[in-house]
Amino acid sequence: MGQALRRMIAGAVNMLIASLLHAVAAHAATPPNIVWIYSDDHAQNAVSAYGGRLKDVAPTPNIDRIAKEGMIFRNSFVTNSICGPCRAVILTGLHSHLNGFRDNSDRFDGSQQHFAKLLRQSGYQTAIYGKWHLESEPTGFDAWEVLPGQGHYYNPDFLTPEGKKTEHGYVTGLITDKALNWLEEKRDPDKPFMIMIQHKAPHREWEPGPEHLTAFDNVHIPEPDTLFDDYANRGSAAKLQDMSIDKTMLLNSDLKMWDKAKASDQKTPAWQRGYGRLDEEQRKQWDAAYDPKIAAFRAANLEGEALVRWKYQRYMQDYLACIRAVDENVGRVLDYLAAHGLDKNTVVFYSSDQSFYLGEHGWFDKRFIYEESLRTPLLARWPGVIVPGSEAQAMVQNLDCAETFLEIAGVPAPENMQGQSFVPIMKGERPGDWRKSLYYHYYEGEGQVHNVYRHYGVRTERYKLAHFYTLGEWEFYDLEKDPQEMKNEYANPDYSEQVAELKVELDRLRALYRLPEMDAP
Ligand code: SGN
Ligand code: CA
Repeated sequence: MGQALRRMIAGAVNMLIASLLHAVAAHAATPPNIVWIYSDDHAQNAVSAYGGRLKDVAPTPNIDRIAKEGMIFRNSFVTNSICGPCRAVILTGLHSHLNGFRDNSDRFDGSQQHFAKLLRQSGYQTAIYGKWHLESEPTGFDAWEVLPGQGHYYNPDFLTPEGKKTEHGYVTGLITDKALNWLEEKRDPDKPFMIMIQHKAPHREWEPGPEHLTAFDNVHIPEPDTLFDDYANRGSAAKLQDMSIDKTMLLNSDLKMWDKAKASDQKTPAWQRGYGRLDEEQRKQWDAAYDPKIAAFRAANLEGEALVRWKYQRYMQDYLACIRAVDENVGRVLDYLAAHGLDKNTVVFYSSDQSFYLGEHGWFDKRFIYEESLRTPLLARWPGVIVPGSEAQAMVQNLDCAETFLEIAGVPAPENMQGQSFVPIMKGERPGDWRKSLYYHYYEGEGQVHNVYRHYGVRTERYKLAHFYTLGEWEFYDLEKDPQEMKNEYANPDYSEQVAELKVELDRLRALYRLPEMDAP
């Protein structure tokens, strides 16, 4: 072989090796993608991986896959159990009083710092599809299409950088279509991405998609022990709320027992955002599912406890049917990632803005510091980092998400963020300084929808202290002895020491999180 040829071959081999090494290094250095799937009002008790009372009647196999292949957070909580505020906390890593979004009537100041902006600045492509609920236009995203306000289930409107448009179909599938379309066609495959896929479902008024309208018709949904709670041994707030299945839940819009010929029914906003949006074909399917139920309901003439029981079943059938579509669409995303070789280097999360009452204490909705609405589902899959099938017991909060996403991406978190990255927890390590208590503050308050009085409080692994400051009342629960929070022990001398300790802890947290004096009683 001539020298020139040998040199050429050696040169080519060297180049090949160099480019292979480069490819390996580039691969190792590619920060993981992040897929955040977030639903609205999905109770922890309605995710079968959590093992609650609905696990057999309403399994969520696709969401459970994330737990099986990743981690389930057994103790995952929110800071302020209501939609917009939770979303603002996720973005900013700040409590409501600092990110400026305390209740659903606020408008998010999109000029402030948040994690999506920071990821974008460091080379991530960022996208959000679905429920937004922060009033102002999204900032920090390369691509976005969001529902206006609460959005619609059928034939929903979307706000986009080019203006408003209406899509034909069912919202959960449409949001997923948009997300998958972005992954497939619009992103730059050479850059890491972070996408937020945020469902409207299963929010009130629980309108199931066309394929699931009758999915739970023949299923008896187990009742909670506290469906007929009389709120004895509790504070005033539990008695003053307006979120009970008995008194608050509406037969026509919530439970779909419309009197379709009645002008007063047709005039309601609920008709206009719900049944009134269906096209002819959709209306046929809807009527075929609900007309027999309406007839049976009228014939039965139910009252009292029997009526509450019927309302509970009816409500839960629709709620769970909405979740079925969410679960199937989580499956579509997981399948897409696997089919495109994206599953290995992508961290997938499933969560909900907050949890929800499924008849516990006779309620639907959320807002209270009590367990069913303080908790929220959180599951994560991160191949090669999270040991499949693992469980986290450490108390995490939605406040921690921004810093967690930033750490995953290798981007430093701003000093002022108030959470703690739970990346170490995902790795199976609990840092020595991990939180032993958490702060909660609900602002939307009395006189607003559902009339839940303002309160703040602290929860430790065992106890909970809440201050309903506009009522001037305190509540204290021993979660180990009384997990359903049926007995306020605030005045019980046996607990005076623990109450005093929690008051000190509450003061410490209020100072740590820089709560202004004006929020104090
Ligand atoms: C609407 C609902 C309430 C719900 C709030 C907030 N009523 O007001 O039941 O609590 O939204 O929900 S409805 O008649 O419009 O359904 S949140 O999830 O957006 O915070
Ligand atoms: Ca919500």
